[in-house]
Amino acid sequence: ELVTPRRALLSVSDKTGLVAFAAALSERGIELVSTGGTAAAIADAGIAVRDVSELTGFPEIMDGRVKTLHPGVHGGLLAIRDDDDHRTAMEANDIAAIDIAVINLYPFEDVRAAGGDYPTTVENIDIGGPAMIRAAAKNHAYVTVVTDPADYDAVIAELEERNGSVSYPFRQQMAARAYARTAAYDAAISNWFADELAIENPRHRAVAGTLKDVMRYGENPHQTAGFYVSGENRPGVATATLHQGKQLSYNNINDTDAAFELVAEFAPDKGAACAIIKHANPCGVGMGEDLLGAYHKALACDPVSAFGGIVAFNGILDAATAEEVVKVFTEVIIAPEVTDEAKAIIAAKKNLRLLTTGDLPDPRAAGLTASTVSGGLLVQSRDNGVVDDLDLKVVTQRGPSAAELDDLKFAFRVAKHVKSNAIVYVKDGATVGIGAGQMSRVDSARIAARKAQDAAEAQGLSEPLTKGSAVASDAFFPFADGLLSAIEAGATSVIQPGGSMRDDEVIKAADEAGIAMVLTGMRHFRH
Ligand code: 93A
Repeated sequence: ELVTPRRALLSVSDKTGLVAFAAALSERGIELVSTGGTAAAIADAGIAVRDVSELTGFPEIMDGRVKTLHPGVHGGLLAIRDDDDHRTAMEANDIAAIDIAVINLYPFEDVRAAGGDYPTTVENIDIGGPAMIRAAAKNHAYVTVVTDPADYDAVIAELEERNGSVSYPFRQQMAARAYARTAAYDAAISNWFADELAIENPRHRAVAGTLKDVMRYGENPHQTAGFYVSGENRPGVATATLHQGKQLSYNNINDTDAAFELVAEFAPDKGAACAIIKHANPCGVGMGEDLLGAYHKALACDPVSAFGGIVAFNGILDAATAEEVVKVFTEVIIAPEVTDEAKAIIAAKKNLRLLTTGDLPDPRAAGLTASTVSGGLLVQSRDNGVVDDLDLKVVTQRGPSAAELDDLKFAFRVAKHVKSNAIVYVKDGATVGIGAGQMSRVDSARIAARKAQDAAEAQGLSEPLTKGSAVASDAFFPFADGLLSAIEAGATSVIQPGGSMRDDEVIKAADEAGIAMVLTGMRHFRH
């Protein structure tokens, strides 16, 4: 079960830590064999290394496309050392056993992230590297496979501890890591193709990601967690720059994504927007002349829940706005950009995380979302429906005024980002009551109205904020009761998908109350 390695094959694109690792292997009497660039780097450091051509009897050909794809390499990696037939084959074909394979791949993901052109990206699809990794990992009964410079120290420590040998559990672990790497690598390639071709169909995509971060814990402290990135070219939490504050937690990442995806629904040329999120649901969204005005409107909706929230902006975060945000305990701020003055103000709050993304994601863009179920992943195309693109139908005697229509669209935009059942009251470009995640629509409507009442009382107002509001429902009203509850709260216009068996009953109730109702024909469930 202990294997004492005699020969290592090194072929790495990322040459970080290579020389020190090669030296440590060489000092232990392990013969080094290597491909062109890797061999040159090792030899330059004065360490003895043989060229892989000596194993293959073949030069590297076709610009390096074929350098290790040869039985001299793969036989050495795959041979079962104590099988008579395998040994005979090795002797007959002059194949030398390779006991350690140190391989990291052409930087496909980096080239893709840097926006490499089509031929450059294709050329960075590594073929020989994954083949060797998979061969070495398959033969972990004898071979140690190393795919990440971060593991070099662990390999040396293992050799040290075991007197120049490697244990079976260690080889198993490295093999598991190796297949995780090749799976993520192929997923990145598949996703790149799907993006290039604007394919949403899950058939053309591998659903997997590359591990970006290991978090301190998951949704709860007793859970482990990691952040896998898909490489999708979309501004957001996966690619954002963290300017200050500690590492984002699992919940932070989830909530920050919800906040930024929501605020991106508001095109900056139509006005400044701010969204405040708690537990992946908005507790306030506002539009204003500037980000400061938008922030105040968002905060007013539910200042109690905003405590410890995530704040997202659709524009360049300025000093005046930052000054206000830091007054409220906030976990994360995310914006496309931030001014130096705003940065300096936020710096005073050491634990507040500040993220910038450079740009807003396109709410209309194709893409996939996934969630887990036990035993699998549920994958679907992103909900990229935008209310501006829908064929809105007025179904009541009274149509909405221009101002009501603006608020209706605003409310439906927000409802798309609220967990179902979602009811959202909006007035003058700000949410005034949000009901989320209830099992019955009427409960969501009542909760939203009650929250609006609470907010009004906190502001010392005599009238509920829902008076004269526009209300959105993420899905149709199955009965008139949800609508009646909204009418009771003072809503004067409604937007909803329609399509219920009882639409007539619901429309009749709206007409009787003299309110305007608009149907979108599109549902925005979100679970
Ligand atoms: O072009 S390849 O797919 N064909 C090969 O036969 C091959 N063998 C190793 N790429 C191949 N490699 C890759 O070359 C390795 O995975 C590694 O990333 C890189 C190391 O090249 P060099 O040693 O010349 O820097």
